[in-house]
Amino acid sequence: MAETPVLHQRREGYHIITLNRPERLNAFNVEQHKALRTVLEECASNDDCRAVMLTGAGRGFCAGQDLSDRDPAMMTEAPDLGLTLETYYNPLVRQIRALDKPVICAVNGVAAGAGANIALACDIVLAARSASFIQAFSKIGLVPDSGGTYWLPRLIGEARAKGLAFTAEPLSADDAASWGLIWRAVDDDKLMDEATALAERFARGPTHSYGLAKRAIQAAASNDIDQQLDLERELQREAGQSDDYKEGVTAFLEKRAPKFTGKRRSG
Ligand code: T3D
Repeated sequence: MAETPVLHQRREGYHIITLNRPERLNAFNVEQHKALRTVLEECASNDDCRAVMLTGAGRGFCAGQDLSDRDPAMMTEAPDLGLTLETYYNPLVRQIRALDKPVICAVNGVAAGAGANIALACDIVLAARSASFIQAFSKIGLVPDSGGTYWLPRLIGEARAKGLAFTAEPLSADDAASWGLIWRAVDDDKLMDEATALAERFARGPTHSYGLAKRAIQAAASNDIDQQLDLERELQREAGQSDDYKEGVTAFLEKRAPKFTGKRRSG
């Protein structure tokens, strides 16, 4: 088994996080959860990290919960899976959604169970053409979790959400893209180049305004139009105070590329 359940590469302007239990298709155990949480905390608090890329080592992205830790033969009573969600999966999804910088998911292979839904929690999902998304839960008598019952009906509608949840059939990366579940499917050998190019681009972007846009788009799921317009007004007021706004308009007028700092405001 790999020694470090999560690899963390700090690159200029962005960080790459790699789930690293390839022998188990990067299925989550407690150590991997804890390591991922720590790394994401660093990404959140480090202003030099302006974008995050999440991917998996080996041929899979993530196969969800490590089921070898759930062997009924090793248990005297049924585990409290609600507690596991509350302790590990739900905080992880909330952490990704609250990160005020872009999180790219490079789905390098199969994403099953919670692994699929953690990918969908990310802001921009790129998937290798050979990858697939599987709501594997019904195969073991469970309910989609890690936000699956939230993203699926919103992104692809109730009919397809129920189809995926009940059948647990794999959805190809191409279909996921054409259904609107993910941003894009790319050739396998291009995945890391394309994900890295996006991360580099976001690392040079107006980070603070990305964070505000993320907040607004996520709030839209539960706001009505009036609430959303009010929110846009407040966030635009904030964005309009930023150095990046000033730089963006100046650069446009001077017919040059902007040099964004990503900061909320200097000084
Ligand atoms: O429990 C809680 O805390 C509640 C939260 C639940 C969240 C969840 O995610 S529940 C859903 C759990 N995940 C699954 O049910 C998926 C199980 N895996 C699969 O169905 C298949 O492995 C895949 C469809 C993902 C991939 O199939 P395939 O044929 O490409 O690979 P494979 O041969 O099945 O797997 C390769 C190895 O990874 C294999 O080990 P081996 O035989 O080479 O030693 C397999 O056992 C291991 N592996 C794959 N998924 C898991 C796993 N080991 C432990 N847990 C896994 N989830």
